Amino acid sequence: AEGVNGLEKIILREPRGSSAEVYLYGGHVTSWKNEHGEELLFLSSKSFFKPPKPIRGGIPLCFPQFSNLGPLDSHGFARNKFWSIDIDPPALPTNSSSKAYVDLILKPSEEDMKIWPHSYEFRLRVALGPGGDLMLTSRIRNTNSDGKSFTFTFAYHTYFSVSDISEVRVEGLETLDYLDNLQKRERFTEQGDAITFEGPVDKIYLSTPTKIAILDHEKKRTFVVRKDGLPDAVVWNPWDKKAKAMADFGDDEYKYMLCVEAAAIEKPITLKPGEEWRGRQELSAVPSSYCSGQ
Ligand code: TA6
Repeated sequence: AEGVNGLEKIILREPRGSSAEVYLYGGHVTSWKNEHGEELLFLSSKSFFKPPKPIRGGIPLCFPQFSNLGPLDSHGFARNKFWSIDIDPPALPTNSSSKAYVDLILKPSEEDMKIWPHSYEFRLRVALGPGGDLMLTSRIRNTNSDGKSFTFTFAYHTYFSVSDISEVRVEGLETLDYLDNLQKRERFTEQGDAITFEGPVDKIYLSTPTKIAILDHEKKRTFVVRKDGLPDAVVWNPWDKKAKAMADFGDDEYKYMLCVEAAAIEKPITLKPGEEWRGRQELSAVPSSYCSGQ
């Protein structure tokens, strides 16, 4: 592990010696490489690595507020915090034989309680599966002693690395309703075939299936997102204008990334003291052959 501005970098490696590995800074996954050592996540070459500024890429954790759906800063504060290694996590029924995993925990400081007056335990397990799959499990428990419930929205803001956004298709969101952040977050219904990209997209798809596929034509590779406890999915590409306006994002980097974010947004989650919520996403990258336009 090595530090960047005091942030310890944690590295997970597949025990059987493949080149699959995952890098984390605190609770933020910044790199996921497959067994050939190919990078599968997008990380901007202009990203900050200085808390409290968020890292531009990898898998930012949006908690306790997605985007500007509340009084907090965009996407809440979990992604900007210092996490600790959780040395004694409650058992998690892992359904995989993954040996390469780390447990992290985030609890609010006195300072934090001024911004969001609740106490919680946010446990994150990041695991690298035998085939190089990346699994993230979030467990959020209300530990308020004042009897108060709290309500939150959540997303794994995953930035996938793609070879050319204009040759990417997303399958699994056809015909679903979505809220369009580029049209006053009004509700629309998606068309009947796979989603392709010719301009800025910022949509919150509602009640989505557990499996979503992102097909990269040039790389002949499909990312598969499997999720549990996360009914919604956000699809975002800033495109050229917004890319230019972001200090921590290269002008043309929108061509090489797509965010598909397993999320719980439409129906915020409310926990009573002692209750725990679990949200899980499993990412895999499989060879695929598809002819774009079919
Ligand atoms: O997930 C999509 C989104 O909410 C977009 O509206 C855009 O704001 C993006 O997140 C990035 O947000 P950030 O606060 O990381 O710049």
